[in-house]
Parts: sequence; structure tokens; C-alpha cells
Amino acid sequence: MKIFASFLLTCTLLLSAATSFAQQAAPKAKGPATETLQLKTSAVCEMCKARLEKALAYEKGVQSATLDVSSQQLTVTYRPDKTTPTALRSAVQKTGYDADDQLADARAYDRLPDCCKKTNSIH
Ligand SMILES: [Cu+2]
Repeated sequence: MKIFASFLLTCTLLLSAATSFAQQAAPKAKGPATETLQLKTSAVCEMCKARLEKALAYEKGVQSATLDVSSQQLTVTYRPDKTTPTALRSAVQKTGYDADDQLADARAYDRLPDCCKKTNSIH
């Protein structure tokens, strides 16, 4: 009878250990939720690339921002619980560049060096 009781106890311990392990493992399996936004900008050169990537890096919720100058495509990886595509487009506009069909903030655009104006071709 003693053996049977200790067998039962061992089974209970093992079962509860397995259950708590499964509960701990579940949240770890989920990575941080991120989304990717692609938008077309009016950037024309490497200076624009550096300026935009830096501006976006300081935006809340942005994990990474990469501009491809030849296609003018800005790729932003962001946390959807911290920011929105609208806020990201607005950040691009405030840096002086168009974001998709939304025009750049006029004052920010005026402050850009001549070589970065969108009247220039990509260089
Ligand atoms: Cu430029």
C-alpha cells in the first residue's frame, strides 16, 4: 500500500510539472508582433536615404527602416501596438518627403538641400 501511494504521488508530481512547463512555454513561442509597411517616397539620393532612415528610427514603435534609393521604396518594420501606417506616413512627410500619394510637409521640404528636391531625378 505504501508503494502504491508513493506511485500515485510521483504521477501527480510529474503531471503537474508537465502542465506548468507547457504553460510557461506557450508565451515564449510567440515572438514580438511586428508588421511591415512599404511606401513610395520622393527620395532621390543617399542623403535622402540617411535622412529618412534616421527620422524613422526615432519614431515610436519603429524597429527598422530601409530605403531603396533606386525604387524610392521605404520599408518599415514596426510594432502595430505602438504605431500605425498613418503615423509612419506622417513622419515621412514631416521629414520633407512624399509618402505614397500624400505630399511632403512644405516647410520641411523647403529645408532640404537643393540636391534632395524631388524635381531632381534619382542620383
Ligand atoms: Cu537627397
